[in-house]
Amino acid sequence: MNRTQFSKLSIGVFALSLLALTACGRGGEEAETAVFFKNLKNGDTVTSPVKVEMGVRGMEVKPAGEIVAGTGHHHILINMGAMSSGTVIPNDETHRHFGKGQTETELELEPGDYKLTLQFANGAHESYGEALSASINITVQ
Ligand SMILES: [Cu+2]
Repeated sequence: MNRTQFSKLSIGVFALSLLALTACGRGGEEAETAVFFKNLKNGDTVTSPVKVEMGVRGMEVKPAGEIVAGTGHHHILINMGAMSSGTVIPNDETHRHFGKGQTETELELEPGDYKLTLQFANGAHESYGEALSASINITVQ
């Protein structure tokens, strides 16, 4: 986590986040925070609608709105990789937001090969970057 990211996280924080401070101090936040597909793995063949269960470790899921350190919501990016840290995630067919704090969804996808990226972002939809993303390739029959 660099200084810019840290100051962004600090905006809107009402109390100090011991978690973030600890992670910065140890430089070990990658191991302690992560997102993951709970029910899908790389190489899976599935049928539409594709149920996706979204998991996160070391962060709290919170509906979009205000920026609070240590919290955010899930996004699924279709046929692209992680978005760099601080980038505002667009809202369109290939950038799905789960701003109500949802942790599962069903995607309607035409048959074909897809790359799905799970991307965690803060309350203002600013990406937490690659460290809080996970990508898999799946085939929809
Ligand atoms: Cu969002």
